[in-house]
Parts: sequence; C-alpha cells; structure tokens
Amino acid sequence: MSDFDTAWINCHLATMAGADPYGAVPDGALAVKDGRIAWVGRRADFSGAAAKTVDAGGAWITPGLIDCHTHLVFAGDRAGEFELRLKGASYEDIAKAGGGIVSTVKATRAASLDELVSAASSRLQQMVSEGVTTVEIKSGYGLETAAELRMLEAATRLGAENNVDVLRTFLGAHALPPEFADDRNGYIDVVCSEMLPAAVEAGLVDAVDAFCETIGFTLGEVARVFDAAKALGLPMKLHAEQLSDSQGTQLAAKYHALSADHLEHLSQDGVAAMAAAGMTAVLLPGAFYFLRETKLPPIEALRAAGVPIAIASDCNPGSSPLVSPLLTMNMACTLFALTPEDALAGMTREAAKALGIAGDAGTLEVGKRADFCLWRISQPAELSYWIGDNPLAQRIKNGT
Ligand code: DI6
Ligand code: FE
Repeated sequence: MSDFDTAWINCHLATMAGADPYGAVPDGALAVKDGRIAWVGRRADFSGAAAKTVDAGGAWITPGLIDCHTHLVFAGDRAGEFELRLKGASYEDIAKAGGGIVSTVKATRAASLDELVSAASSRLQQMVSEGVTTVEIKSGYGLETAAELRMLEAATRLGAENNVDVLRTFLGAHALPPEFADDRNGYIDVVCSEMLPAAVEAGLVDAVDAFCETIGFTLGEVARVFDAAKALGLPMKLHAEQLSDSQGTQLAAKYHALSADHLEHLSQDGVAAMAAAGMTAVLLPGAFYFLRETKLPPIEALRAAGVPIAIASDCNPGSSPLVSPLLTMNMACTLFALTPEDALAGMTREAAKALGIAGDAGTLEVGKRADFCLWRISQPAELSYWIGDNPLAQRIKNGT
C-alpha cells in the first residue's frame, strides 16, 4: 500500500500559507491521497511511497485559482451599450432608460437551460484554461422564479461538466424587473417568500447576495432579503458601495455577511464595520476598468484594518466582460496597486474566505482539496505580470 496516490517533485511551491512571501517552498514536494493534499514541504524532507511520482520539470505550483464573484450565466451581450457609454452615456443613464441589467434579463428569460449552459461554457472554459478550480456563479438575470431557478441549474451543470467546483449565489435582488416597476415591495415579497425558498428547496443555493445601490435596492429592501436568507441559514454577500456610498457594507456587517464586494465608495466607517464583523473585501478591478471609474476602493484603509482582500473577475455582460483570472490579477496590481503576492492571495486564500470555504481550499496545506496549478514561470510574480500570456502547464483538480 502506498502512502500517497501521487507525488510531485522537482517543483517550487507557492503555498500561500505561513509567514514567508507567497508561503514559498523552493525545491518542494507535494503529495496527494484520496483527492486531498497529504504532504507538502521541502523535497529534502519528503519521505513515503507514492503510487505515482511526477517530475514537474521545475514548475511553480500554486493553489487552484478561485474566482469568487461572477455573473457567468447570462444570455446575449451588451456590446451596444459599451458603444453608447463611449459616446457619453453613463452606466446609470442606460439602466434608468430600461437598458442595463434589465436588457440581459430579457435575453436570459428567453433562453433555454441548454442555451444558458452553452453560452456560459465557453466563458468558464477560458477561466479553467487559466487555472480556475472553483468559481462562484450568481443568479440575478432571471428575476422571476422559473428563470432564476434555470440560471442556478445552469450553474450547477457547468460545474459538473467542466470539473470545477461551483458555488451558487442567489441574486434575486439584482434589479427591479419591469413588471414590478410600480411595486418595489411586491417584488421583494416575491424574492423572499417565493423565489428564494423555491431555489433552496431545489437544492440550488449556497449563498444570498443583493445589489445595494441607488439603481439597485435600498438598505431596507436588502435587510428584508437578508432576513429571509438568515431564516434559511444561508450565508450572505453584498454588492456594496460600487457607484455611491449607500452604507450597504455596514448593513452586511450587522448580518455577519461573508463579504462586501466592489467597495469603490466605501467609507472609513464601512471599513471598521467589515473588520469588526470579520468580513472579506472583494475588489473587482474589471468593473472599475470597464466602467472607466476613477474612484479607487480604500485599499490602504482595508489593509490597515486587517480586512482580507480578495479579487474576482465579476464576469458579466454589462460592467465587466472579463473571463481571464490572470488579467484580473494584473489589473488588481496596475489599477489598485495590489502587490503580485496580494493579487495571487486575492485569487486563492482570500477568495476562499469570501466564499466560506477556507477550511477546504485556497492554500497548499495538508487536508485541503488537492486543487492546484503548475505554471511555467520562474517566479510567482509572473502570474500578475504578463498581459495576455497564459503560462499554465497543468491544472490538477481533486488530485488528478
Ligand atoms: N454590479 C455589477 O457590476 C454587475 N452587477 C452589479 O450589481 C453588473 C451587472 C450588469 O450590468 O449586467
Ligand atoms: Fe457583480
């Protein structure tokens, strides 16, 4: 009987754990058993028998990348709105004129489950080809029970068909659907007492999110959604302070949400609330870039308060048509001045915290899922450095 199923040698490890930069172990070894990491450390210290030993050819091994905030499932695109914005219309103007999220809702409602899966598959495969092993996918373009369930079913199928862990977030409170234009309360009623319970009943929900914004939902409306989530025992996340300081973060902190996401307009008060509640900040440089924002999230204040900072693609058709985790890391460095080490942590260890799966993923540590990537690079900073290159040599999911 072998101690391990497979061992990787002739590699350097960026474990993203421990005190050293990148948790680096030069000339390391990594072994897996039953889909979990069973040994990690210096090759010189490695002992035990492996059924199979892989010479990694000097590759760097990192944890599998985790994209912790995406709207990957949707139909159609909004390239026309991109053109309008470049002619002077703002994202908010377009939303108020009945375009924006609502126009993707029309396309998504009209799409079948197969169509949703097939449109999202190519986006997911791009992410996987750059080392993604876990992805969060939100609903929120259905905004009626059947279509929200269909989106969440599509997300579930995408995970199974592409060998990726998918976490599904219910985002019924993403935008007000046109048929409820004069009845905001009525829509929140449906979200809380019909859509969310039906999605939970179908086993399709891992967390609940909402869009707290002037063009989204108010603090009171979000609180109703969070009360419903809490009653069902679901963790919460919030799109907060993206376009204005609506103080959604403080509300999310009261509910001990896992994360608040976007945060360009976050105040010092909001930072303190996040720290006190043990929340993770999810920064989305793709949306900042694509909406040509100029107000930066308060990165120094978040760091000083010890708030973990994750980064994600926010892949969606309106504000961030971004399907590249490596470009997301590059943008986090160039636009938000994260270090390459923080960017990699943001797509691994801290992203796991934002999803509540830190016990299981995000670092190379014994006991965690054997999800990792082998890269043809000479130092880990290269992962954030190249623009449009993909040095992935191999992606290992659950040990194979
Ligand atoms: N904020 C965003 O950036 C995405 N959703 C949200 O609440 C954009 C979604 C879209 O424009 O389709
Ligand atoms: Fe988003």
